[in-house]
Amino acid sequence: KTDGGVQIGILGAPIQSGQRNHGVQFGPEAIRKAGLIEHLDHHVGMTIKDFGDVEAGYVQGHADFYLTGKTPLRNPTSTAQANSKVADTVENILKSCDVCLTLGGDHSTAIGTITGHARARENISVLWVDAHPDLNTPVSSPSGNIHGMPLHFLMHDLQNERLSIPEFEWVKPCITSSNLGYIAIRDIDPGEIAIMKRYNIPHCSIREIDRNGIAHCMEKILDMINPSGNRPIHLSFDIDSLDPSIAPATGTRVRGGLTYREGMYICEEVARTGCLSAMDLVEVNPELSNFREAKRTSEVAVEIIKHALGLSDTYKLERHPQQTRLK
Ligand code: Z70
Ligand code: MN
Ligand code: MN
Ligand code: MN
Repeated sequence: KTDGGVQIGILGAPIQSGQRNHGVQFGPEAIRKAGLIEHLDHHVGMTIKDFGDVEAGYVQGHADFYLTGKTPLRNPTSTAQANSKVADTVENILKSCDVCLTLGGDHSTAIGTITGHARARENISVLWVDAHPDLNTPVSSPSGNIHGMPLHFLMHDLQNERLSIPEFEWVKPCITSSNLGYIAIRDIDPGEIAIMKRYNIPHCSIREIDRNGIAHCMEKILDMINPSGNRPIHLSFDIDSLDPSIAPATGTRVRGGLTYREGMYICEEVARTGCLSAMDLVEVNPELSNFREAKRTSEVAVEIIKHALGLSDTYKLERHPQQTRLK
């Protein structure tokens, strides 16, 4: 670090093998084209370093991992190899940067980003903003898509639910149920509900936001995952947490999502902690809608990122001048 400012490292993770829709690998490109770097640059006290994209092509000649009588686990080799590179790169970026921002790609990317973050920083906590908890095991998964399973690889509590897949052996558990909090979930598979109840995983579903409001929910969830306010926060933001009317260009549109302001408020509150240390912005798929909708979705992704980094006007307006957050 050369000056007293905050260094933000940006990484593209064009991974698509964790799900079935073509096009999500163009997420990083679409978000960059929406002006990400230009929007983040030239802020006093903040330096941006773009690390480009990790190589995430399909691995030739691999086979799906078949489970007898079950949907096969799709593309384990490609997904594991790409994520291994993501993990190494995020770990490395966090040696020189205060915050590593990773652009997806599908949400399997979190296997790599959270692993890399946990290697680089101690005692991380994860805020998962998503319509889905992404907590399936290969056995509970209705789809076989690994983007619905990243957290089962990472949670200590679920290690006995893992299959022995050689390509994923490098993934070590690094979070527990008290290090993980969900917000905005509303499309939850039966196996995920069972796991969430069994391990008491902190959450504010969209219904709790309806009832208590986003301000109350953010206060509650941050207090649960970061009670003394000093843990490095990993914000994993799936664009499908937002209502499809706001962010239509994504693979799994689930009605009844976050409003624009609720999404931004979540990010402003994360910025206010001063603890943001890594962020994922995933599941933008510019090929699943018309050009205008894809552009709009990417622009919203840029806004989400700006708000999480403390660059929104509404956040600056109320901020005490001494607070040069992020840390
Ligand atoms: C479902 C599954 C999922 C995103 C879909 C869906 C998971 N629970 N995640 N779209 N972003 O297949 O496991
Ligand atoms: Mn997700
Ligand atoms: Mn999702
Ligand atoms: Mn579902």
